[in-house]
Amino acid sequence: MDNKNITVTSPLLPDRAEFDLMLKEIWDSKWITNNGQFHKRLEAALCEYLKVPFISLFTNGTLPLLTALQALRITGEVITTPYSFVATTHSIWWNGCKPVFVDIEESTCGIDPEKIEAAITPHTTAIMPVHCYGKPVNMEAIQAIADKYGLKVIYDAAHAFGVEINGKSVLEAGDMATLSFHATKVYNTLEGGALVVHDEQTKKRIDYLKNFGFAGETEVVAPGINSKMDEVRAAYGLLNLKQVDEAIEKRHQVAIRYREALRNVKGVRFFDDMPGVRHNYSYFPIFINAEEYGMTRDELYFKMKEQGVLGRRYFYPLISTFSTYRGLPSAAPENLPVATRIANEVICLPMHHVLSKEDVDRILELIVK
Ligand code: T4K
Repeated sequence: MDNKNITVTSPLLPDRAEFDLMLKEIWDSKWITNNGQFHKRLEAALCEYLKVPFISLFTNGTLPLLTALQALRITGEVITTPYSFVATTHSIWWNGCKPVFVDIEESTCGIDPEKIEAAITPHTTAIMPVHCYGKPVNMEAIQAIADKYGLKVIYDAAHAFGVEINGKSVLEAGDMATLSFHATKVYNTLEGGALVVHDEQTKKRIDYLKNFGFAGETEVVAPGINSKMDEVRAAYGLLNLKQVDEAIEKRHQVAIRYREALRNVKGVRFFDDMPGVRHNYSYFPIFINAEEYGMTRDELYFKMKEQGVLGRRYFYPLISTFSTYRGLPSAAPENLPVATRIANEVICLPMHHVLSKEDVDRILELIVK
């Protein structure tokens, strides 16, 4: 048996020969960044693929979060989830706002809409939910609360590339939505990200903010940052877009095999597809009930690791337990019972487009008893 490590993910890589041709074009043009031809083409191609009207490319998936908050002039308190990658909360902190953690629901691992209202104070200005693992949160319920209290909604949709409900992109919900195109994501541009907005005027403002605030050659309209995507990554992104559907389908097949094998394993829970949702299979989390399974999550995690199966405990520890945030009243574990439990139950199994049948067998052998 091949005992090479099986990693949680593996990047989607474009064809080298095609990429080389594009690199030649970039070299010949001598235009390597600042809204070049490939950048423009990728924005247009992504709008079409993602079914959204306006998109601004970024250099990673963290800076669009920062810029969204800045563009919407968010101040005071922002309600968010503790069950995410730390960048979500950091973006709030970097904007000088106070994150307020609200517990998650077990059915999506996203923020629990029923618990949001109790966290609203006169200082609350926005909600930042996450479509964790690409599983859509209840956007209608969240929008109803936002409308009632006059709050903005910024979706961290880093995991939700291409996710749709009844043919409509989840990226259309709320005031803005962000994406990550990091190497570990379903769709990558090496590093990269994007901000989805609803109108041309807002896109213009975002494009200023990601370019130091420059509006033209001599005018700076706001203290913007530099978070532009360069031409090499935009070209790479164009190529990856051509093969992302095939990659998602391969992931889907892996999910089917995992579900078949795990369906009757006592103490192992996982997500099924949601009706009407086009999923992207970006992650395959399983949740271990130690009592029923007869082994704790960490016992299984380290057993897998010893055998070279490198699942990951996304998202353990909770963001609310990190030193920057743990002193906040909303970070108390009693306030976050579901998130606290789930963070101790989760293992994301390897999930990517180059997992072989033998790889999946090897992974399942360690879990199915
Ligand atoms: N919001 C959410 C909800 C997010 O999940 C993230 C990022 C963001 C915002 C911010 O987006 P970015 O600014 O990152 O675009 C990874 C990623 O670095 C991070 O992008 C991601 N979320 C987070 C969930 O996971 P690590 O530290 O776990 O990655 P790492 O380097 O341990 O890689 C995991 C595995 O992937 C490796 O064991 C092997 C494989 N891999 C990784 C890389 C980088 C490869 O095969 N090739 C590679 O080049 O954070």
